[in-house]
Amino acid sequence: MNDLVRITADNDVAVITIDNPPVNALSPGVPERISAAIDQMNGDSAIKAAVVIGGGRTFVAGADIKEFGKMTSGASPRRSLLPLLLHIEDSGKPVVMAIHGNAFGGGLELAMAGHYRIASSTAQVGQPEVKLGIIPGAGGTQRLPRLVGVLKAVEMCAEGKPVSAREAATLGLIDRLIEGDLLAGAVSFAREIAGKPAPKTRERTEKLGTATENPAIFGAARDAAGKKQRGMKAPLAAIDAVEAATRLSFEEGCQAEAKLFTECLFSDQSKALIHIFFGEREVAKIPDVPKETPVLPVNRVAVVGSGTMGGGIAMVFANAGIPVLLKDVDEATLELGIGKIRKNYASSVQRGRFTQAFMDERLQLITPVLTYDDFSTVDMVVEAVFEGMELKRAVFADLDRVCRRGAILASNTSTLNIDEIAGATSRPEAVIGTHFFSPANVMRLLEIVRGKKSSKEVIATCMQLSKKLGKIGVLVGNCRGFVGNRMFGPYRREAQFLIEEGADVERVDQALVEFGNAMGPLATGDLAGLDVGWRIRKEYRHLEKTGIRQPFGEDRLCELGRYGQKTLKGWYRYDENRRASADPEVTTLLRKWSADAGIPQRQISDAEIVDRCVYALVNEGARILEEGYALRAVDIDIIYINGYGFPAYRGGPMWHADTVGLQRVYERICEFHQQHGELWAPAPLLQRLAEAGKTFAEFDKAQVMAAYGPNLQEAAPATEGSLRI
Ligand code: 3H9
Repeated sequence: MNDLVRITADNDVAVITIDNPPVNALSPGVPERISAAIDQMNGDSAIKAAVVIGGGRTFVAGADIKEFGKMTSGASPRRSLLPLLLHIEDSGKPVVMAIHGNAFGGGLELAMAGHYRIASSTAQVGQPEVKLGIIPGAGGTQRLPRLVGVLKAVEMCAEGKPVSAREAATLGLIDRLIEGDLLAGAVSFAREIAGKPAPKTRERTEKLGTATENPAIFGAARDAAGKKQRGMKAPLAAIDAVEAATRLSFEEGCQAEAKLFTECLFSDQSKALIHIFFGEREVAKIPDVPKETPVLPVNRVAVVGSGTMGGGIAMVFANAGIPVLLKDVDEATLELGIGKIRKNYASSVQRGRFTQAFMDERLQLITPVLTYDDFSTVDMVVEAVFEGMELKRAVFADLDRVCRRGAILASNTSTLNIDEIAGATSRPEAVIGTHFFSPANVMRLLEIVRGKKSSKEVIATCMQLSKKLGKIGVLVGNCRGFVGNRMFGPYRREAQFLIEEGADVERVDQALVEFGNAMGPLATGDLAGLDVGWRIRKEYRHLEKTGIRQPFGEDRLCELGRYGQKTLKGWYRYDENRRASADPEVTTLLRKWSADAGIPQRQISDAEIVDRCVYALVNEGARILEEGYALRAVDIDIIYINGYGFPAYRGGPMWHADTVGLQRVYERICEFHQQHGELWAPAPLLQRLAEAGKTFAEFDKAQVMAAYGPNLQEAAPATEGSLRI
């Protein structure tokens, strides 16, 4: 037996250790070796019981997710864990599962096949498969309700959220919590139960509910899935599978589960979500900033500007336990900013997200200041003042004067040139963009903008910091709007063009919401404030090419004082609770403006709305990729899912285009080019990939190969004209 699974003996107890770093996934070879170890201990008369434990930092994080792609492409045979789990459950001697770290997916299914489960009090257990677009496929939907009851099993399988070992113990999923040495506790527990009848999870039925109680549980779960996981198939399949546990025998239930599992596994949604799972980890890898790059300490920070963004950013640091100085120019503004922070925390306490004690502790970490006096003590500053180059440069010149050498000077700019900002300091290597998304304390995305001179240590520190802050950091290059907002421009432009051509405001938003987006582009504009873009456009008007069609709706609405939700009027009108309704006045105005501009009106289908808006993202994304402002197509996908409400189950705009087929996307873009002119010129990279029958995913693979070499080990410097970041 090789090292994937080791068997040793602690006197009369066998210890079976799963050792498949980093997370003990059940990769090929692991189940077979666990099975052999069970046989070995059953065949040894000196052994009374077995403990199964994970080596390293965790129990078992589930099936090996990399295998799923191989199975669906036919490169690898379908493997089932069910026989192993039955083998464990039918073992003549009791098996105790000892859990630390995580028992997720197939890991929890493995644990439930044991006769007992004990866990470190810090462990977590869960069936997160729905997050990968699949459902538990090794009896999880059948054994879990038998241990925790139908209500909790439906919740865990359909929502995929982990539960703590403490909660699992109260649910009956964990038999004992261990505070100290888990293995010692497990071995002594195994001795306690050795020789006694060993309970088999699959034979238990007492928690499976009744025909009177269960339908309401499944009905409520389906309603909740329809709202909270709109558009996703796996949660509904998970509910069906748990329902099967309440209606069928264990064996038939497992067959029903297997059928649903396979349907999900082969779906586009699962492929997209697995792409995102690996993508979220891939974005942390930067070719010329290897993981050994030294990072700087960030133990104390300052935020300049206490507005919506600055206040939110201060909360992000405080939530991670990092003390923050929050600076503004006068008492009244600062008081307003702190008031908003208090209100935000209070509403989280009210909704049960935080305790009052947590809120008090976090507020203690935020110190309002009016001067730079204490800035010499901080390791990093995030500037979040109004979006204007002169103001930002003035702030950075101040920071250069007051901050110690070695401190990171970051700007939260969403549009401005980070090199120009860095030019106001004597240390451009310390300057970087940290573009948080609004509301900063909620949105997961952090675009980290690499300036020409940003040092590798500063980049590595910000990437690592993003994890600590609970964000997903994506490194982007310094172009106008960076990656996310640069793509959002054409997307919103198309939404407006569609309205000018005859579509209704609500129809455009609705079509994109039905596509899966969290919000439509026009409602998003109202939420963010239409005046923000209007002011930026006014600043940049001199850069616009003449003779190219520009949308007029938003600017004209702003000229009428319709700034969106903040003025209760924008694309929609709002009541005092900011509930939106269609505004006939807007329709009348738009029709008149379109007539004045001589734009012919027509019926526009939902399919065209989606193609125009989503392919505008894809086309711009392809340009960004080719210009080297994003490292990989998957980086763009991660940005769009975490910062712009793009549906994760479509894998992001670039993956979505791959799924549709780049040839088809390219042809459609060519049609738009013919109909609507220069703005739709196809991106050369898209054209090349489409003509070669390739995908963005293949482009990514080639990029990675070029950057690291075939062994993905040695980081090579970016070549001229390829990676710009
Ligand atoms: C399943 O079990 C289906 C069953 O019903 C059976 C059906 C037959 N496989 O996240 P990290 C890699 S479905 C392969 O950075 P952390 C990951 O890519 C599965 N690889 O660490 C990364 O690689 P790299 C259900 C995996 O400490 C490295 O491990 N289970 C797997 O922040 C470290 O990961 C899940 O959905 C895997 N299962 O978080 C759990 N898991 O270094 C998925 C991780 O090359 N995993 N890797 O980039 C997780 O949630 C987190 O990884 C975990 C650790 C919390 C465990």
